[in-house]
Amino acid sequence: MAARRTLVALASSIAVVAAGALASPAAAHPRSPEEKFAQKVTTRAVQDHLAALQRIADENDGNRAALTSGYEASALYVESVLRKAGYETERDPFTFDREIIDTATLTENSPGSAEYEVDQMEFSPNSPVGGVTGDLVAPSDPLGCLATDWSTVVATGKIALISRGACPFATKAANAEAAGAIGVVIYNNVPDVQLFGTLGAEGLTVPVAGVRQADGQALATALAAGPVNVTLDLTSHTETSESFNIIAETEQGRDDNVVMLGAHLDGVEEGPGINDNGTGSAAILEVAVQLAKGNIRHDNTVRFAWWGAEELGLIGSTAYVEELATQEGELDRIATYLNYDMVGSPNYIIGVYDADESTYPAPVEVPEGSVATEAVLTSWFDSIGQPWVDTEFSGRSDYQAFILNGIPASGLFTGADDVKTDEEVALFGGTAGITHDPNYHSAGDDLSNVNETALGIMTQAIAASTYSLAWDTSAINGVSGPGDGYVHPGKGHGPGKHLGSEDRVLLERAS
Ligand code: DPN
Ligand code: ZN
Repeated sequence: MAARRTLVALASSIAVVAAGALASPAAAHPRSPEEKFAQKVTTRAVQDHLAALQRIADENDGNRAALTSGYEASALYVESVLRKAGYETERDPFTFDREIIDTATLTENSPGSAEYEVDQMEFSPNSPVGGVTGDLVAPSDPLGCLATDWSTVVATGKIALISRGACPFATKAANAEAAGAIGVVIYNNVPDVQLFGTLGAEGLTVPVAGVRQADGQALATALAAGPVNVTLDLTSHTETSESFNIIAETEQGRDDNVVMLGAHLDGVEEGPGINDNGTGSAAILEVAVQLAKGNIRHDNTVRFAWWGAEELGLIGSTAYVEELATQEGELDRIATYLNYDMVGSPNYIIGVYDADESTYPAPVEVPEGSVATEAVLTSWFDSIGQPWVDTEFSGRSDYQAFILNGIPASGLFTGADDVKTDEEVALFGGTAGITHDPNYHSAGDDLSNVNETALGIMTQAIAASTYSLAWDTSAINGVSGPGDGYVHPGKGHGPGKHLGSEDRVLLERAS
């Protein structure tokens, strides 16, 4: 009986190894190993995770933003699903500074009494308590880029009103300050949007604000007719906050060749963040569950990350990569990083990060191995006859820190704030002339904002590519096979464990 069981086990493991050797999905064979694994990762299960995240948002002021109870509840959900699947999970903490706005007002005292919406420019000093009060003054050239624009104007004790354009905000503000202005208001040169500006660095002594074009023009018109007295009150302070990423990895697989998948778990404060990025979070969660289930064999470690504070500026993923960079050899262990941010957009495209720059020149240097990573995704789509398009390899999500540190990357994206084209409609249906996600970063990004077809296509691609890379990354970094069989000493081997320095020494000796 025992002997027989061993035989059966042996036979099935040989079958898995043989099947795993087929690195790319075979179109002729309807059930490639990747396809078989992908079929276990069902859209229904991913939607159940999304429903849980929606419930969490509903119970936590309608959002899951960093530093909120909704983020904490989202994290607890992900951790509990992972633990039930057998993973150890790690909270990877990071701290960061945020600017908190206390006051930002521009008030017209006379002749009118209007209030204008203002933004304190980054690096602007605060105003004194109660703000600065004075008459507005404009340079002879409304752009105020030259010191001589102030030579015929008395600015002492006044508040400068300057148009955006032609030179940096800091230049405009410095010229006004040198002319004696006690505050600076810069108005936009494009309609309908608030001016959020930065001075680039500290150095000025007067407060500097941005306003909308229409507001600036209205003030300029009033000023041309006679004195306009205003109060500019800007106060903000920085606060240090702490958040965390969640990291988990498979027990199986060689430690020196890690395939990493990531999705940001935080949303914006404006809404529940179900497409952005409940979808990526839920999809990799279900891949993790199914990979652990049945203890599916693979040669490489698969590591999963749910990033924190992406929406506040890619903060969690950046902190993680920078931390690994301080530990010798840690970054080298990562064969490739796959990013999944928004994979269920309602007016979707099936987009793959364009690492080979076949459509878009990348604004960043593309690490070697990224092209082969993209090819794993595109060859999956090609093998099942699914049309896809390139999306810019822009670094505008959590892969940025990875590519800046030379780690190959790619990922999937169904679109956000770009307008759908007729060509895209021909490929994927939907509506031309509106954005891929009209509810991007808004309260409407709820469960009903997710397109089930897009989510299903992307989930299958994520699952199939993960399976394929879990077996073989040789096209990316030349590494294949089970490795040297190194196992972490003692307990704690497997999911969630980062190597300590002792472990690393052993690893080096072993390889
Ligand atoms: N950075 C993404 C977010 O808002 O979370 C979405 C995004 C990525 C939007 C790339 C546009 C382009
Ligand atoms: Zn996002």
